[in-house]
Amino acid sequence: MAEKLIKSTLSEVTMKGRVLTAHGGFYEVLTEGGLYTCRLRGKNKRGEQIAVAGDWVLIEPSKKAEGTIESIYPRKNALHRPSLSNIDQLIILSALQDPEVDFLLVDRLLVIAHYHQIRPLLVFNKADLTADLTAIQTYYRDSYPVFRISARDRLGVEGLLDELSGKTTAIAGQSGVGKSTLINALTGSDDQATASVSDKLKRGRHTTRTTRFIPFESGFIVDTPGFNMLHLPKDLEGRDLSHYYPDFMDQADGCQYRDCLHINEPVCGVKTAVHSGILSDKRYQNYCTLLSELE
Ligand SMILES: Nc1nc2c(ncn2[C@@H]2O[C@H](COP(=O)(O)OP(=O)(O)O)[C@@H](O)[C@H]2O)c(=O)[nH]1
Ligand SMILES: [Mg+2]
Ligand SMILES: [Zn+2]
Repeated sequence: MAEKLIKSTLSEVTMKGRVLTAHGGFYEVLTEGGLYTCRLRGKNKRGEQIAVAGDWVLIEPSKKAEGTIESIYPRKNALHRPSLSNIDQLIILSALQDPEVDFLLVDRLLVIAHYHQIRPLLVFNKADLTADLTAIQTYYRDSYPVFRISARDRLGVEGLLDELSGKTTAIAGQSGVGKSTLINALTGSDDQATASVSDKLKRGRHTTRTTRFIPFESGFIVDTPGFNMLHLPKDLEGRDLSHYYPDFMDQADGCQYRDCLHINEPVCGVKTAVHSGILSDKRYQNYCTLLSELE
């Protein structure tokens, strides 16, 4: 009787938590009571919503550090491949040098961020190698605030910290720009896979990991391997692409048509701005490339 009573009381104890990682049907959920390894209630039932890393969930603890996810809170946003949810900000990390800035990738990430109502932060690493920002200024003009850091030497990292407090921030960028080094510099941990090529060879395949939310400054940093080969959102229509280019939108008053693609239309404020040098020709060419993916 007493046992039954205790059990039924326990089962009414649910806790709110956040899924830090999701892997093979197991979910690491951080709650105020600590970390719980959970399974989904009614797993694999048809039509059942699957939890992803980043979800806020209600769990029912079963025993010490184990429990069941009872429900998933509505998501602010959700990305696929990689699967993650409830992202406030995206650090789009590039290197000022080594490797060269991949502007097409940065623009792709900017569109994805804007589309999902994620605030983009353009961060340029390896400032110890060069102080030359000309290429970036030529490309983006003043459309986006730009952060310049050296993750290795922890230069400029303090300035970024202010932006991250209380927010969930994912980090994306091509391989080699310093994502793992930056996460180490921010969180002070050393367990990220910062790898020189020789390290990677020594370690074999062990650098492939899953998406991980790291509690940080009353917010979260999201370590997401593979956040660099993304497709544009499935529901994005070509005629809406330029809506995710704030610098293009500033010129769209000069377009004759409201749904101007800025390609073949004879009267186009964006094309005029490209010809007169107000907008970067290279950014415009990359826009055309992304647009062709949507057609
Ligand atoms: N010079 C310089 N090298 C850096 C800096 N940050 C990272 N690196 C180096 O760049 C390489 C790639 O860094 P890593 O963090 O593994 O990049 P990831 O592939 O984006 O995770 C490593 O050899 C790092 O030591 C930096 O601020 N300056
Ligand atoms: Mg890395
Ligand atoms: Zn136009």
